[in-house]
Formats: sequence, C-alpha cells, structure tokens
Amino acid sequence: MIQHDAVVRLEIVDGFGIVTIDNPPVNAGSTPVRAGLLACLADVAQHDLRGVVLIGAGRSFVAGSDIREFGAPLAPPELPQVIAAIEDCPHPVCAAIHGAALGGGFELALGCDLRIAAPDAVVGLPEVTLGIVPGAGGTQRLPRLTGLAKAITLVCSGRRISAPEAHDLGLIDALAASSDPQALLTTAFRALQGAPHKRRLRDLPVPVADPDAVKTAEAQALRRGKGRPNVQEAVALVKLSAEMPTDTALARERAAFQSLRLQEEAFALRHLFFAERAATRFEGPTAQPAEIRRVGIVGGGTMGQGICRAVLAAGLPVTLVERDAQARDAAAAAITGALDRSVGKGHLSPDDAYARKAALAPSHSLSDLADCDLVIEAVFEDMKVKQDLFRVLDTMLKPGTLLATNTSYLDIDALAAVTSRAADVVGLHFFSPADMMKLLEVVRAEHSADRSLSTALAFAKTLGKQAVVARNADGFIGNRIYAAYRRHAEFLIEDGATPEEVDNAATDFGFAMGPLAVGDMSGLDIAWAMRKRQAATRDPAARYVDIPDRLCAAGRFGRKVGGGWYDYIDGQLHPSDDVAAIIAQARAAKAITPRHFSPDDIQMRLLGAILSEAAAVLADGVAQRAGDIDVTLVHGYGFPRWRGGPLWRASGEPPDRIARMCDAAAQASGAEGALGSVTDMLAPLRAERQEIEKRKSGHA
Ligand code: T1G
Repeated sequence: MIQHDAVVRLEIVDGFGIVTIDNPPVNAGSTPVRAGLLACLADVAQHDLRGVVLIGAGRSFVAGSDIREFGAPLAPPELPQVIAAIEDCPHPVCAAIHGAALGGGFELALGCDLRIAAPDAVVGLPEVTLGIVPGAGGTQRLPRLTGLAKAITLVCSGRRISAPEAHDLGLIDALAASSDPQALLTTAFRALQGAPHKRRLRDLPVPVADPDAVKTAEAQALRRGKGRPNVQEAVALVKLSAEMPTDTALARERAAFQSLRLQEEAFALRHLFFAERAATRFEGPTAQPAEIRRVGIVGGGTMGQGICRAVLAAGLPVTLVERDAQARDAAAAAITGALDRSVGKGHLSPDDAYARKAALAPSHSLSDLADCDLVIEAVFEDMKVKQDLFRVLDTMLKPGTLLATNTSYLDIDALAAVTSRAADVVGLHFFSPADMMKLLEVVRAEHSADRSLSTALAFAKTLGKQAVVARNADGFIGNRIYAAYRRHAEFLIEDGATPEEVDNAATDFGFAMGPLAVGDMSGLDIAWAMRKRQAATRDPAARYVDIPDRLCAAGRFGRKVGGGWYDYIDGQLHPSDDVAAIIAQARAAKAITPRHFSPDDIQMRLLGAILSEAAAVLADGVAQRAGDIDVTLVHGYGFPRWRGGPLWRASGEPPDRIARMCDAAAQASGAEGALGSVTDMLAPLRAERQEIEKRKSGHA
C-alpha cells in the first residue's frame, strides 16, 4: 500500500489498483486530496494493471471540491490537471461511487472511463447553487452522455440525481448491490473486466441536438435560475461543448469558474452554505437523539395536513387526530387527495402514493397517540385551546415522547407549564405549505432538555428541512423580524409611498414577492385578529398604522376575497383606487402630507428595519448566531438567496450607509436607533470579509 498525503492511498489487489480517498467527513477534494490523487495516478502508471478503481472511504465518494478553498488563489495541482491524469492513465479507471459524488467529485467521475454506484448514491453538479459553474469539465463531459438539452437542465438546476436515475441517463454504467465497499469494488472490477480499455468522455461526440429541445431547456433554466449571471454562463458553456474543440471549451469553462468564484454572489452563497450547516447545531452538550418511529399530529387543518404530508414523504407513519369523525374523514380525504394530485402531475409514483396512504392512520381519539414517539399539535392558535390539549396529552403519552407545538406566536413555556414533562416540550414551527417550505424553526423552551432538541433536529433532517434553533420568545426569529419589516412597509405607505412602489422596491432588491402582496396571499384577517387581541397590551407610545385595519374593516382580507392591498382580477394583481382612497383618508386623519420615496429610500428603510430587529433578536439570545438569521430569512421569508441573507448583505455595505438605514428606520418608527447593536452584530461578518479580501489577494 502506498499512502500519499495521508488522505489518498493506493493498494493493488488482484491486479487492480485501488485508489482510496480518505478525507473525512465528506472527502472534499482539497489540495492534499488532489496532490494525493496525482501521485497515486503517477504510481499506477508504473504498474501493469487490469484497471484502476477510485473509491471514497467513509460515507461518501468526493462530495465536491473543498468549498473553503474557493475564496483564495487555488493551490496546485488543480482539479483539471488531476482529471487529465486520469484520462492519460494507461489503464482504464472506474469511479466507484457511494454517498455523494457532487460538483468536482462528479467531474472526477466523469473524467473516468467507467462509473459504478451504490443504489442509494447521489450524483450531480450543484455548482450553480454556489453562484459558480462547474470548473473541471462538467459542462463539457456531461452533454456527451446526456445530450445538450438534458445537460443544460441538470447543470442549471444543480439537481442531485439518484443513482438509479443516473443509470437510466447513462451517467452510471452499473449499480452495485449496496454501498458496502466490497460490493462496490466487486462491481467496479466486473465493469473493468467487461470494458478493459480507455473510454474517455472527452473523445465522444456530443449527440446531435433537437434545437427546439435545447431552446426550451435554455428558457426554462434561465427562468428557474432567475437569470442569475452564473446560470447564463452555464447555459453558454454547455452549448459550447457542441461548437468548440474540447480543450478550448474546457479552458473557457475554467476561466468562467475562476472568475465567478471570486464574485460577491459566490461569497454570499458560500456564507449561506456554511451558515445552513451551523444553524442546525445548538450551544450545549449534544445528546443522542431519540428514535422516531411513529409521529402523531393533532389538528388536520391547513398546517396539520401539510405537516402530515411532509412526515409521510419522509417515510414515517402518522397518526392524525381530529376532534370528531367528520373532521377526521375530511382531513384524511384532503391528504389522500393531495397525494393523488401529485401522482396525476407525475411528481409521485402510484406506489409511493399507495405507501404513504397506508402509513396514514386517521383518528378522532387522542388515546391513539399512546404509541407515538413524537406528537405535534397544530390546532387553533389559541393559548387556552392548546393548554387544554397539552394537559390531556400529558396524561396519555408514554414517558419520553417528544411533545411539540407548531405555534407561531404563543409562549411555549406557558404550554409546557401545564404538563409534567416540560423537558420533553419543544416548538416545531413549520411554514405554510409545511410540506414545501424548507424552513423549520426548532424552538427551545426554558426547560427543553438537550435530548429533546437533538431529537427535534434529527427529525428536521429526516424531513429534509432546514432547521434553525431559536429560543422561546414572541415571534421567535423569523416572525419577529418579518413583523418589523411589514410594519415598516406600512409606515412607508402612511408616509407617502404606494403599495406598488413598496412591493416593486422589494422585488427589485430580489425578494420573491413584496411584503404587501405577501400579506394579501396569506390573508390580512389573520394579522388583524392578532392585532385586535394585542390591542389592550400594545405600547401606546409606539407608532401604529391603522391602514390595514381600515382595509379589513372594508372586507379587504386579501387575494382570497379578491381584494386587499391590491385588487385581484382573474388572479392578477392590480393597483386599487379604493385602497388609494382608504390610504388618503388615513393620512388625512393624521394630517400626514405624503412624500415621495425612491426605490433606494424604500429598500434602505426596509433593510434598516430588518437589521435593527435582527440585532435585538441576537442580543436577546433568541438566535444563537448571525448566520442563523440569514438562513431563516432566506428559507422562510423570500429574502434573495444570492445576496446571502440580510446580515451578510449588510456586512458588505459601507458603515455610513448602514447608519443611514438604521436612522431611517428609527425615525420612521419613532423608536430608539439600533446602530450600535447593528454594528456589533455585523462586526464578525465584516471581519470575515476582511479576511476574504486578504486571502483573495493571496496575502493571508
Ligand atoms: N467542501 C468543504 N466542506 C464540505 C463540503 C465541500 N464541498 N461538503 C460538505 N462539507 C462539510 C460541511 O460543511 C460539514 O462540515 C460536513 O462537511 C458535513 O456536511 C470544481 C467548484 C455531501 C450531501 O456543493 O451537499 O466542486 O459543519 O452537514 O448532510 O466544479 O454536505 O460538520 O463542519 O452537509 O451528510 C460541489 C456540498 C462543490 C456538495 C453531505 N459540492 N455538500 O450532506 O453533511 S463545488 C457540493 C453537500 C465544486 C467543481 C466545483 C453535503 C453532502 P461541518 P453536511 P450531510
């Protein structure tokens, strides 16, 4: 056995060279890995071998190039050099894939003559999700296997492809029986024996394309990619594969990669990549999560049904309890109906739908929850209703069952306090639709045990959710900050802006939708009911805009009734004269002379509001770290992902502009300015940016 750089080793078995990459946790293609591979390839060239197998130790093949290296000049050898060495190797090389082969890891495999994979492996080129493009041949070798149109779709979506689908697409030559290393090696040896010669993808012609199919794929890719520069570049590069000599196109691809990885957007998306992973960790001793074998859900309304669909999709059985048989049947019918519609749209196979239906146990008796390991309540958002439920569940559930509430606003400590199992109580705050929205706020209450939190986080991962740990407080992380953002949108309206101006400024900035259109979509009556509940305790000194109350008093509850901040005609949003009149009356009542706001003025005020509230959320310890707030706003509230989140974005702004944002927000609300706490909050991110600048220039 020959060991290189401790992260790559070569063994020769039965006349085959086995090159093992061992760089835990995910065999990221770091500089030592690349150097080790190059050294091993030089070694195997000296031996008379039947073939070479590339394989990853531990849980994965190469999960990609090392993302931490992207912000600085890349040290040699670079990945294209390693892949060229594979292509120049005198022996056929087979990539034996288990776990993930993504980005540079999949490009490494595409540089091989053969690829075999474990049935549960995933492959793909997710570079666009990091603001870059494949930089080691992905845009040139992939189309030679899939054709142009499919390659455009796969590269520009960054989609992870299951091994069976990759096999169907011709990306994988054979599937192993399992991810067991021996099973992988056996399959690889067999494949090499079956094709004992070089088969370099770069030498294959790109299949002749149907121009219409390419046009369609391109249009769809740009639409879904929101026209981001790297997606445009990715489309152009894939098309180059059919137009240019391979080496020329490879050089163009590499140059694009080298340029994009040093752009602000790529830094923002790398910040998010690592922030997303950090957000799922909580300060404190990590406890072994309990196993969740069956989930109970109480309440089959919109949220209960969405949570149920998410849990069934994760392969877990569900007991869904409603108040009576009629409500039980209605909820079950809604869920099975949704599954049938997914089959109809081709999003779900009939077998999967059948399995999920079989895993659903509708009920109208709480006692049926006795064998659940986790129970999530999603009943009406009222403290008394939820406390009464928790009291009953406390008597029924087995010891150690995790008891979770889906409340958005209520005090979880007050819920836990009515039980004898406060240590087992946490918040699981899903976002609507619960099976689609990625964000899941995992809320730690005062007495939540570490084990309850670990179990909730493991459950979130099982559901494929982006978990963020929050402390129990009014509005947790997301709703609290979003409420400030929405309040300031209303301040802008009262001060002179129109709903369209506010929403257009937000969408110009990159939000999927403006705050007022979002209000209309979720229904203005929900917030109205809450404002009425809070009226008695509202701070009389705080600025209060009554325009939304006036809209609701006029029956304008939003899209569902054809009118809110906007009129909705045939589902299309239109500025409303009635609303303009209501706004004018509200201003007149306060003798407010409307003034003009530029889009930048509006963006400054809205960002100032977000930053000021975020700083309070962090200072109050509701969020553990700044990155958690970025992850929350991006995954739950439509903040543009490519900007990295509000805090990362702000850390790139000149301090005087941040000061003007905070001042503008303070003046609008009449509250004390938050510049001090905002500056403290941004300091670590500013330091990270300074470090990046140093590294970019190679001076670190
Ligand atoms: N580089 C550096 N660190 C990485 C990494 C990577 N590519 N992938 C994962 N990690 C770290 C991660 O930060 C975490 O660290 C730990 O590994 C476990 O990850 C030239 C340019 C593979 C599916 O985009 O999707 O190649 O937090 O918690 O849930 O064209 O990690 O423990 O300190 O996510 O089991 C393309 C990214 C790069 C894949 C495993 N590759 N990784 O998921 O574990 S671009 C990717 C993932 C590229 C070339 C281009 C997932 C995973 P820590 P984890 P997991």
